[in-house]
Amino acid sequence: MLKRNQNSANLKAGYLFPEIARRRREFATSHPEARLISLGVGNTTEPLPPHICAGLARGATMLGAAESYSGYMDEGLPALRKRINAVFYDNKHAIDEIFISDGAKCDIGRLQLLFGSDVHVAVQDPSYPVYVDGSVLVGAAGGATANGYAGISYLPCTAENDYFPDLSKIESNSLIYFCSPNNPTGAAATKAQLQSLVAAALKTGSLIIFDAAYSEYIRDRALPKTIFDIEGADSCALEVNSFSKSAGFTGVRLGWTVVPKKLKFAGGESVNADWSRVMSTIFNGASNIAQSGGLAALSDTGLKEIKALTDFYLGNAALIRGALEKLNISCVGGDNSPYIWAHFPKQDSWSMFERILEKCHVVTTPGSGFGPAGESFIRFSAFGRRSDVEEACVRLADFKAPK
Ligand code: PL4
Repeated sequence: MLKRNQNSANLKAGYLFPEIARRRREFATSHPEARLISLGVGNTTEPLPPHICAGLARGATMLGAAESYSGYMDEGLPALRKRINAVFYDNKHAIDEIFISDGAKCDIGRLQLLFGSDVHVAVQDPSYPVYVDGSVLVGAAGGATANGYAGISYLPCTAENDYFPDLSKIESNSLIYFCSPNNPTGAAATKAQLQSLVAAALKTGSLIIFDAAYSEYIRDRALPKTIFDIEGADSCALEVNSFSKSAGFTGVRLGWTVVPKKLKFAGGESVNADWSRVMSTIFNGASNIAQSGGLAALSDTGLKEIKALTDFYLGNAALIRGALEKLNISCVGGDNSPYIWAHFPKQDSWSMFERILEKCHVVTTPGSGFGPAGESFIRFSAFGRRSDVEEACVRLADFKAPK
């Protein structure tokens, strides 16, 4: 018999989202009369807009004709890489710095292979659980402690620091995960804040994995949508992004990662070259149908459709935040992000999750699932059909949070 990988054994409990799904199923079984509404997992609900959908269909049709058939496309469609460079980065990158993938989460998992187990990790607390759990899986997190893992610096993001962490807590040579607009707090970092993040990374010899999965939700024009708007970032940061939350590709699967050639390991070796090696070794390219859809999504018409889709979800966010604020629940987020971060002082997150489920039949996400600083918060996702969101708001109006 083979021995279990100790890194898997080191993972605490189950992954957050399947655990929520499990509790939801359990509740539905014991309350068959309840019509549950999900404001929990950040999963898109709206149909694909026509131009983007036609791009996907075109990709499938092309596969059916000898002259347009394509097989493996390891590095990604050159036209898509060029368009990503133009739309998101003002053409400032070389094309071989942009790698097309099957989504941001998959790239985050693979990126961890670049740094192995001998790296110190720093995360915003709270943050998307994949950063911590993925670090545990590659053996970079150290042993479990009461509140997390010994090898990880948790950088609290709270109301007191306006949801931007104290960067002086970053240790030398850290791998820093930073997500803006943030999941779950909804906080979008200002240009000055990202400048201080880049300065801190350069000073400590750290590398930033910048997760920009929600950048298309930024409406305040003063807020940067990419870390590469910040001078010096190409020497200390790489960026992952995705079509999931902008174009509704959560199930289609398409994303990208930008790895600047200026980015080096301590010995001067190229991070870009290693990433290319990792990708060509354990990834066989994104679906060519998805890439055809991605190209349509980044056309002028597609970008208008993305704006309309993200506006729609931000409209949901405004309704949810309004309903919570009517109850005097203190909230942030929802303005430049699809998540609302609601505070229930002195309450335990999982108890609040259960209470909202029981009283309102609304599924949410407990803040503590995103890190210790998320305790006593609940994340409300704005991904939902409008009628469901409206109904959830009506139900929440009668909700009484315990004092
Ligand atoms: C549930 C900060 C959602 N099963 O779709 P991808 O892989 O391009 O992007 C995933 C992703 C990347 N980065 C951030 C994210 O928040 C997400 C998606 N997060 C959520 O509710 O927090 C979906 C979670 C999914 C999962 O585990 O990712």
